[in-house]
Amino acid sequence: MIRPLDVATSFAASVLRLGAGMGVGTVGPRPERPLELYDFEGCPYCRKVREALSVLDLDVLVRPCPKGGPRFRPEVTRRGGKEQFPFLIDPNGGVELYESDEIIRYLFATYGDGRVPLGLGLWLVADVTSMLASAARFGSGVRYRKAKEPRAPLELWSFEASPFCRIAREALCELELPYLLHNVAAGSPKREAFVRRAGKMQVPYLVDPNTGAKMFESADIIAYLEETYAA
Ligand SMILES: N[C@@H](CCC(=O)N[C@@H](CS)C(=O)NCC(=O)O)C(=O)O
Repeated sequence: MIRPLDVATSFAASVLRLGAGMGVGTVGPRPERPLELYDFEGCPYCRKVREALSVLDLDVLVRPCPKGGPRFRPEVTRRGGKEQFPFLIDPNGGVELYESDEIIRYLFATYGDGRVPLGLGLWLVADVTSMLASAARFGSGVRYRKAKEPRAPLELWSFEASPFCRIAREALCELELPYLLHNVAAGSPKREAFVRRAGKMQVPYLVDPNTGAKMFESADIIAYLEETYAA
């Protein structure tokens, strides 16, 4: 997709979800170990879960499962019994869940104040607007593109409602590159540490421990991922 259309449709996707995943809400206890999510960017149900993770300021190890992806899809079937996304693992409680609404209820009960925000709780409205958001992206972040496997997961600082972060996450997804997602939505207490580390408050910010690369700018991130991992 040409860059202006890419940015405009990603912006439209955030607007269609009324900015869900833009800011942090009331947070509760913090997990000791990061949660693990099998999802794909173009999946409307997965989006709702990622929005919840942004609102709850939770980091998560993302194992992308684009259609046709050879690596993580079989893992989901092995662990959970079926190829359905999202699939969340919480290693802290030994919890493994399918079904976006169940995952969202679990997350707010365990790591929030128990109350699911209206934008995520109104199931028909949330599902329909999330489907429209996926449609606005014309299939980005849905299908696997052949790629090399990184030795270690990459790291991305991001939040769900950011149009530029979405563009970077879609590339990671299509290339089936696992990454530790640091959610730093507005109001995140993690922002201060991030600025100390990265030098300024701007996302997406990618760190690749396999090569030592570190960068801002979604266009640069996409170009880097293509050059380094696309096969
Ligand atoms: N009710 C489920 C629906 C999940 C669902 O239909 N996910 C689709 C992707 S959007 C899926 O897993 N499709 C199988 C595939 O992609 O192979 C939920 O809310 O989590």
